Amino acid sequence: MFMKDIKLINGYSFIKYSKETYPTDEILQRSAHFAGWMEERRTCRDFSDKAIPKEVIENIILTASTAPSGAHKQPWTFCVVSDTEIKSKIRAEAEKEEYESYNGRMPEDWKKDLLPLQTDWKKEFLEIAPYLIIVFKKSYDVDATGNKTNTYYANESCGIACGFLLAAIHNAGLVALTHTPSPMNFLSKILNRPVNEKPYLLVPVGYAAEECWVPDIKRKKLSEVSCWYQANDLSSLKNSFLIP
Ligand code: IYR
Repeated sequence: MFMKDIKLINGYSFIKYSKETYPTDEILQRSAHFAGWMEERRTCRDFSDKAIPKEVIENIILTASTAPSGAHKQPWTFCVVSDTEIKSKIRAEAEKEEYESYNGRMPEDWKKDLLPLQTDWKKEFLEIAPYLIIVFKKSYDVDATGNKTNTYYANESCGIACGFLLAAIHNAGLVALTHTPSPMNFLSKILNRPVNEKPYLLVPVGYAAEECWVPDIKRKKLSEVSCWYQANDLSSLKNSFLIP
């Protein structure tokens, strides 16, 4: 029988892990290819209502749930809605909140920043997309005997899991929208979630509509999003008071 390579460290079980790696030129090629492929991901608001097998969504959620999390507590629940009645309820409640936001709650400079996206309070995609994945964050957990247990860095953990979720959706050939109706506590009620779970992100998932339009916006360049501190290179400090 195959025996796992196991070592006990202070009585805790560790298994041997070896990560497949590649020659440097292949690492270079793979990293560039992945960057280019992720660059093609777009947030979409025009969905097709074409059905998607449930197993696809299961795989996407399994991928998201591989995300690292504080003390490996995996402080998330992915609620999946395909029921048309529940989708309609969610749309109605989301639009109620969004209407208030766009007509008073959002400051003018926020609304101005959103003009290139041309969003408004109407959220028909909540009924068109075949699935809504609502990510809930667990600020604490409850064990089998009903006792409260801690989670750690639940915000960061859920953020990373959502990143994995979006990459998995892109990989499957589907599109998503990161939607945060605000406030979104109506989702806890509609989906009857326990008090230790708070809505974190609402992600409609589907095929892109045959005619799908996305804003003509560009991503920041590498030099705008990174700062390098390299051996024998003080150029990154040139704006510092240390070097006039
Ligand atoms: N939640 C609103 C407004 C909105 C806010 C941001 I920040 C966006 O990037 C996009 C929209 C809505 O969903 O319309």
